[in-house]
Amino acid sequence: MKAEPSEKIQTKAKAQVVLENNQLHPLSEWLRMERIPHIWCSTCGIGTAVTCFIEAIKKSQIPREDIVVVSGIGCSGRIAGYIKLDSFHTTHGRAVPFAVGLKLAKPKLKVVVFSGDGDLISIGGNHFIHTARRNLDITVLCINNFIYAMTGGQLAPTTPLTAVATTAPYGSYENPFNLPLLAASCGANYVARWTVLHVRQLTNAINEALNKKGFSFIEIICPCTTHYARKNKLGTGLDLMKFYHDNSEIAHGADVRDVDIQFQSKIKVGKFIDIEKPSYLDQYNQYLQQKLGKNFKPYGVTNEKEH
Ligand SMILES: Cc1ncc(C[n+]2csc(CCOP(=O)(O)OP(=O)(O)O)c2C)c(N)n1
Ligand code: SF4
Ligand SMILES: [Mg+2]
Repeated sequence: MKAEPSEKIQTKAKAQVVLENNQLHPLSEWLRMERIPHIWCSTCGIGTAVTCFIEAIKKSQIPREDIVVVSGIGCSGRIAGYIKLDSFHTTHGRAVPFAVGLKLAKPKLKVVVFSGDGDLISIGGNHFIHTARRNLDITVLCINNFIYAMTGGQLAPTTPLTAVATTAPYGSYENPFNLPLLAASCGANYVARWTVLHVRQLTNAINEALNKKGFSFIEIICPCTTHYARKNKLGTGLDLMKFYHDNSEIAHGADVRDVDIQFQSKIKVGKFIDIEKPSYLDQYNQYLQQKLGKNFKPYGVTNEKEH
């Protein structure tokens, strides 16, 4: 009997899940295997960050149907498309406002933005600062590879001074953002930075961020071997991991004004901010309760049946 089209798709997906040695890919339950092979270059760090994210979800014990991932555009923006969770691959720079809408419409959801430095901080920068200012209850994971990778390696607002990019052939003369300082000064409740070498610490940090109320932000320093490393003659993916190994300084609680990154400088990593401040919806409910008294019905106090 001829297979129905849906059966054919299922057979294809199953075939790709089984590895050569007849074993299932360890993360096949969490990835859309029918989309594999992925587009990422060999030795790109994005896949490692995705693995840490999946391990963190497992640790968090948050039911997977309650987690939603939103990405923008870029190599990092592809994450939403590969993860087997409810996920949205949105337009460039608009992952954060999309996530804000989701969270406000369905406050019970754990909404995670997982995107690139260009997407979040360049074209999406205004959305980022205002969402941190409002302390909206979402988690933002920023893959910082110091460049616009997908479009060929242009200068980003994170490119360190003197680093070379396609649009800065003699090196950058623009001051980059210090992302932990930006997030913290706008009002984030949780701010951390790790590199993709720090898989255990990054996994734990993501777990903490997922369980944190208010705006949580993790900068993930990640190699782009094809553009950033090649243009700057930094060697292979392995060389970059060695660089992270030799140059990362764990500095929990460091003053965020002191954690900026210079070209090939030491990189301060760790948890910098972990404070309790009412989230956007808490503040909304508290304030209007005071103003309107018993006429006010709090919003976002979850009723299972509504979700
Ligand atoms: C409105 C708009 N402007 C520009 C682009 C082109 N574009 C696609 S991805 C990208 C940069 C992405 O950089 P980043 O977020 O750092 O992701 P990476 O590829 O480095 O992971 C740009 C400029 C676009 N898709 N849409
Ligand atoms: S271009 Fe860079 S960021 Fe994009 S997949 Fe390749 S190594 Fe990764
Ligand atoms: Mg980038």
